[in-house]
Amino acid sequence: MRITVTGAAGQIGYALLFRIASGAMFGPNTPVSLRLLELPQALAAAEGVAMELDDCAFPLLRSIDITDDAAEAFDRSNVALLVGSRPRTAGMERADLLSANGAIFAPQGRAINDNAADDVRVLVVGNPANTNALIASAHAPDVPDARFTAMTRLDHNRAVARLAKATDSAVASISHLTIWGNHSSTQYPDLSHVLVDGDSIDVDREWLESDYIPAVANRGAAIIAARGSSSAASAANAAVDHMHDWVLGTAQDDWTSAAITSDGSYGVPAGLISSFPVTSTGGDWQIVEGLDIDEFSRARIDASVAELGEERAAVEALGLL
Ligand code: NAX
Repeated sequence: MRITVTGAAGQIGYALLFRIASGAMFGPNTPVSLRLLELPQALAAAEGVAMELDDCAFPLLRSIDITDDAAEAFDRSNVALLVGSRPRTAGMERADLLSANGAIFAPQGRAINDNAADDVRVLVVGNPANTNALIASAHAPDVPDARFTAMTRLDHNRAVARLAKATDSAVASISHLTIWGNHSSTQYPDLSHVLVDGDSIDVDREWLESDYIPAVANRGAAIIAARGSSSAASAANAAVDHMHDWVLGTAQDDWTSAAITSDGSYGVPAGLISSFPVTSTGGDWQIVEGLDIDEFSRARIDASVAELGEERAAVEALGLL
């Protein structure tokens, strides 16, 4: 597997590369070659990370290449993990944020289109992740839209862990939870179909609205407040989970959450990259169809999807699609 990681010298890169090289992403029988893409000023730091990777003597790690050239970084890539981005800083307007990211994700989409392997699978982690994925996909016309995804698995894992605590049950007992919409504070963690040890649960509406949903949606901010920097190891872990399940398949009798290109399911406008309940078989994500959506869920899904629509309109207006 040739795996390209952008922003490789950053916090998430530092947590992610060692997990990939150890075999956590694709299992103990799949050798990996890593390509690290960084900005010129971070190449020396990326070299340092590569030295540490060498020093782990991972049996599965075949090679490490470091470059600031996107064409080289995505050359014959089977997996592209787009982590490096321009996050929002204080006082930044949305248009500035979207255009700064367009300047990163449009050329990276083109480089993937022109250089990656035919089976390339792309996961965008860098925020605003859903819309960055949309921009990259729009600049890769030869790569099917279904190969461009954005990460809501961290939100999913946070939602599972919090529900496990709230119900005093094991994480492994929780199934059928969904994150809908955007990887932002409008995301909707949906417990309507959740099973705990195979049984449905009664969810207190007051607790759901005033505690659970805001806690999941604002968990990233809580981590920053506590740690002084944003989620890194848990974000890397979620990227490992997303790619593992995409390539090797999701668990039997459960689903997970991933932001994938909408086919119009559940009233999400076609073409938006939105989080859905998904399974993966044969290396492709499928949206879980036919779930009942009650009025409460409908309003929450619609609000997050509306935000995605606004982001798409804004990047269209900037000429980025
Ligand atoms: P860092 O600032 O530690 O690292 C980012 C790295 O990207 C830097 O080394 C920088 O040099 C590099 N970079 C910037 N532009 C680049 C480009 N054009 N090509 C290659 N490399 C480039 O950030 P980190 O904490 O690692 O977070 C990375 C991104 O993940 C941020 O956008 C962050 O908002 C996002 N996150 C997304 C999450 C998700 O669930 N989807 C959760 C965690 C995280 O907040």
